[in-house]
Amino acid sequence: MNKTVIVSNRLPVDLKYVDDNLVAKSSSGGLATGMKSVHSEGNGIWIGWSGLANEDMSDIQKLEVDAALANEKCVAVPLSHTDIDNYYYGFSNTALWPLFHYFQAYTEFELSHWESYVEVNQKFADVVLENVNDGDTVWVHDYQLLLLPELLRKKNPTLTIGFFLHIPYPSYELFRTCPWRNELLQGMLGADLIGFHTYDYARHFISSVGRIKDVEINFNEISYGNRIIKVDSFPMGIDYNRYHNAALEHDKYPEDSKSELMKSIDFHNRSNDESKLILSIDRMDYTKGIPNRIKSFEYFLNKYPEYKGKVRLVMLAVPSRENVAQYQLLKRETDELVGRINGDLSTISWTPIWYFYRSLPFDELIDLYVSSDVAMVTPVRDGMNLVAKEYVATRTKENGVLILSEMAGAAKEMHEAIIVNPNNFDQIADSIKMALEMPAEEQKTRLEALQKRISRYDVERWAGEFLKALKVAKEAVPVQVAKKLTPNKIEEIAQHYKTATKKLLLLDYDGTLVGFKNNPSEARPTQELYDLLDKINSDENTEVAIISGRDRKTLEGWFGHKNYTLVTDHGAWLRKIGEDWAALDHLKSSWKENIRPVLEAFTDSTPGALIEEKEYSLAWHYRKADAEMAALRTMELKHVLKSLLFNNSLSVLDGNKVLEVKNSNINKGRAATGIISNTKYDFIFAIGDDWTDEFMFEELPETAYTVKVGNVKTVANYFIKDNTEVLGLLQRITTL
Ligand code: ADQ
Repeated sequence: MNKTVIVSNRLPVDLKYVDDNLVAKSSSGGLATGMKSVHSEGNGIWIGWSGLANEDMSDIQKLEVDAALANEKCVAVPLSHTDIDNYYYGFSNTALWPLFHYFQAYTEFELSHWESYVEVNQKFADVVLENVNDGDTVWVHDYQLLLLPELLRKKNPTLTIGFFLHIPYPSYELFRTCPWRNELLQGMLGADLIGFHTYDYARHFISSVGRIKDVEINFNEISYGNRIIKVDSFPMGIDYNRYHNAALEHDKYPEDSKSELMKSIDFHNRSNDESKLILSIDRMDYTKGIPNRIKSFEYFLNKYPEYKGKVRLVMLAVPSRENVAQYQLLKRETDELVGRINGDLSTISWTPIWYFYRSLPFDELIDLYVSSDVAMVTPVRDGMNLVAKEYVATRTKENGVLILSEMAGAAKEMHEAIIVNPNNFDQIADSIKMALEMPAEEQKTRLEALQKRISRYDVERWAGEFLKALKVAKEAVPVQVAKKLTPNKIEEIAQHYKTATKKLLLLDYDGTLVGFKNNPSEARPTQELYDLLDKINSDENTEVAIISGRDRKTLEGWFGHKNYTLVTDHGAWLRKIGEDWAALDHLKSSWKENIRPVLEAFTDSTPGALIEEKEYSLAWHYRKADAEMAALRTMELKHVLKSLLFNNSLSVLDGNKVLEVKNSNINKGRAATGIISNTKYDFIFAIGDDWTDEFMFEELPETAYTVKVGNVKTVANYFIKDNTEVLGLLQRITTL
């Protein structure tokens, strides 16, 4: 039976040596909870770093750690201190983390860090590959492992691979500054499904892919080689019941079993009838907006001094990444700010800010959530932010107000919170006042709506939805009917060519015999191409046919003096060897007068786009236009054209960076049939790159060799990588 393998930087197990005894404790973090059912199912495993560096363990301890992890269905990726310094603290946390959170000034691109990142991703890949079987599902988590999907796919294409990013995905303008942007995208594109917390992150990712990689994008699907990659948003939830039930339990605590923290909170509450607590909980991270929050609280106290002596900010910050310089600076800044404000404003009976720099056990976290009248969650940038959801889950009495930054992914789904800009102190001060004074009825209405949503879309549901979508994404991958042309097959075709008595080669032009140029008029045939085609055409009983979407005038200019068969305008005109041009259909082109102004309007509003007018068609080229703008404009243009395509007598061809409007009953398939109808060929070879060539592949007899340029969905029998291989292939087939 196939299994699901979870891969993340850290394992969901905390390992520690206490007096030389190994203690393993499973983590109760959000991800671990969400994955619980996935992880416990069948023979599922979790792969990641154990938290213990290689050098710090004896050989016996390593075995002991592996055995303890195996008990928890986990497998460790062995990492050294150097790996952790360069891959984790280095590239992951001084390049990717700040860059993806829009802290460009904190971003450091160090070659040695990048090299370590590549190496460690490979180490993860090695361990995963040792532990999977064909057909297994692998779910890779987060920014530390962006290269992993591709590394796995390369070695084992049978795997179903999902990737989820827990942090924001920045706009292209930021992402493009990374020297290894191409490699990072390449790595992620190894997945079948790429998930983000919000639609905006997904949109930014697709935009980066469209601008950096040469791929086809259709809404949230990326066609990459022979694969389709789905991109979607899956807002992560929390283990709602765990928080909600813990809060219900909290109310039943007898006085003597209360924590010191809870006793102090009770004391504060009793000190004044109007006393209120505002809660702030985060990892100590510059993305969380901690200094801004403190400053805006000070601003609030100064703007509304009537609250002095009554309202307290309880600020809990968990130590995080303490060996990264920016985190040390942030800690110092926070300490100083709290010190200064408490020094300025405290009275004998009141301290405005209670500040804890430590991690709290779960029960005390619940004490804080339950006791706070307001939660202030105001990160300057945050992928999702689970604290906001946890606070809501613990409000069992349906009172309490959440102030939430619009920069947190959570703001996209928690509309009933008071949404603020974390940089606007005045707005935050007013929001604090509004929260403190909010009528009970309104608090209840807002909380009910929030709780309803968060309890329904909890972390287990999140994991389930992702895996369901992953399965669908894998199944959506087109079945590759075309086979790669192997040297043996080429040899076989060449043998056939040598012995056949009547031979036809149908050759598409742009993207096949020549590469794409920014301007279509620049794609003239080279001398090398002429020489090769002449050589083939002079073989006994051999006919070269150029079958192109180009207009008659252009193709005549390039090949008129040659003794080849020419098909132009996607099949509207045919010139057989030694004969005159013949129209394959009686066609009208008066429709152009109506369509041309539409294309002109779109050209004017799309810098880089241009119109090519052919005898029987109008082509709108957008290869030189900005990729994202072109994607939008082509969508609009297709929509407009659809309404103008008079009773289906016209159709729009969606080619390679070109939209072409032409008469419906013209296509390369009909043209190819026209060529072969009166002659008995015993060798037919057809090659093309565009989907307009698909008509030709489809219409040819089964005995024909049909070859697609590019490994994409096709009805051709074979494919080759790209147009740089075409001339070599023709040379080999025709020279034995
Ligand atoms: P984080 O940046 O770690 O996660 P967040 O989503 O808020 O941020 O999760 C923090 C977790 O730590 C919460 O479960 C909270 O209860 C706990 N916690 C905070 N302070 C604590 C303390 N002092 N003691 C004990 N526990 C504490 C990253 C992204 C987020 C994204 C998550 C999940 O940065 O944007 O929401 O992953 O994808």
